[in-house]
Amino acid sequence: MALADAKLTGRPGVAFVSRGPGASNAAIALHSAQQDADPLVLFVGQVERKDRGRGAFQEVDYERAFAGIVKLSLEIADAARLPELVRMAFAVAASGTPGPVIVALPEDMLSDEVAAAALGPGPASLARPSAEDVEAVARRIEAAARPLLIAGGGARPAAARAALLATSEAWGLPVAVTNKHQDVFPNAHPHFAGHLGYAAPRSLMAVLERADLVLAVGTRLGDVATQGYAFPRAPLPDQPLIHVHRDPRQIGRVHVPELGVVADSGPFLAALAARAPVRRVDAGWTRQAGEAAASLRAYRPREAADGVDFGAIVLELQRELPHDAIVTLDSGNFVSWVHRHFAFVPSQTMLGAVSGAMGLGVPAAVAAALRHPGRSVVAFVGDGGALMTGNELATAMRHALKVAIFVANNASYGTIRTHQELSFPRRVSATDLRNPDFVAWAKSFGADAWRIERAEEATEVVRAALAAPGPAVVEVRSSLELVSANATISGLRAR
Ligand SMILES: Cc1ncc(C[n+]2csc(CCOP(=O)(O)OP(=O)(O)O)c2C)c(N)n1
Repeated sequence: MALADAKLTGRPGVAFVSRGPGASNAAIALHSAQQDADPLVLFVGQVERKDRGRGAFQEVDYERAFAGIVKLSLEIADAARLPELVRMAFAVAASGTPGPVIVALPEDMLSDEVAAAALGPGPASLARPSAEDVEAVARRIEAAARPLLIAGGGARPAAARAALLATSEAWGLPVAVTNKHQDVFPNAHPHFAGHLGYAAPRSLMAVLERADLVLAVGTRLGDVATQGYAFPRAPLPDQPLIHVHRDPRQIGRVHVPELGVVADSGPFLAALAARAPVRRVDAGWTRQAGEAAASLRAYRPREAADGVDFGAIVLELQRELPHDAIVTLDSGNFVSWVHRHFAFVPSQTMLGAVSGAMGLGVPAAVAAALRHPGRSVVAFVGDGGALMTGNELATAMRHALKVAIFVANNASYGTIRTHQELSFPRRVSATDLRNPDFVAWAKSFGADAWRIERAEEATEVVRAALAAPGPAVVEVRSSLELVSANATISGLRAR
């Protein structure tokens, strides 16, 4: 929830957990904050100062345990330094590449009395590009035959989304978006060049790889977005790369750029949009890139004997959801339909873990409904993910939150099953799930609940769930044969 709140606000998410087990439980969120570049401050209990190092009850040396994950781990041994160190934690979490910070609070320190007053947060500052930087970028775009803009999480703030669209329209630039940032650019726009998620389809990559200039803005160009560091290739890209990032440490770290610009995405894109192009991007190239992405959006419902094509439910929601909806995603194959067939507009928000961690979907929906009570909040979660953190439905009940949770129940860890079918075809094991009755499960919390067993039921049930006054759960008996938007089990076996 704290991670989702950071994604929603751009400000540090805050969570308090108890010592060892609480911190271990928060580990996935810490790791996701690092992988997703989201600011997160985790306050953790610690044993009494006199017992430190004895291996006391639930004692963990957080600095060592989370050394490779967090940006900073503090232990506040002196209560008089609380204001200074808490302020430092927030500043470090939000600066440069945002990420996780741990603040450990020894139990006995918490009852010390001190006169120190809290320090407020410092002013937020944005890195602005110089006029020379913008001119240099503009000239390179003008000189290129097939430039492509790749936008990442840096484009999430509303002003940056607006500037991204303005840049694309002013220049005629095609825009692809990195993993889980599908909402930063209108997906039905003719300039939309696709979502660079897990294994983006070859038909899309074949076109994008023809780019002769890549302008990467607000992204670290990570493993998933670059399709395994292949596009742009690391360390030396096949085409010139301009890398724009607020954190100078990210520029040139993995990829060798031809030009690096230290700037926040919003100010950079606003400046680029305002620089009138001497020559707009070739419309034929932008159309080609846009058509490669658009052809993936077309949805052809498939029939299967063992359940519903989850794509039918995703499309139904796309039709029904308002322009300010918040869609949260757990991780699993079911998201493939959202990425391929749901056309986001930038006034909508998509929240998902770049890290690929399961467990975000339902908590993120709770966080979103708390932060934006007036907006429609929908969660997509697999049966696997629902059994990991779906019990946060209890929190949704406690706060009477209007969230609609769609459980894609294919009775399998479908993603893992896909890999088994591909790599170990006759050795499928341990991926079948024996699930509860999700409708009875949801009702036991006090939520409204429905089950969809045939695609024809989708319209009515989706409308009812979205109209429910409080938490609503829809179990979709989804087909395992139709294991993702891009594959079938029998197709994988026939390879
Ligand atoms: C916390 C966590 N544990 C394990 C994994 C590995 N993993 C990725 S997807 C997946 C299965 C997802 O199953 P489900 O939620 O049922 O969705 P499906 O793939 O069937 O659509 C697993 C185990 C992970 N990403 N995160």
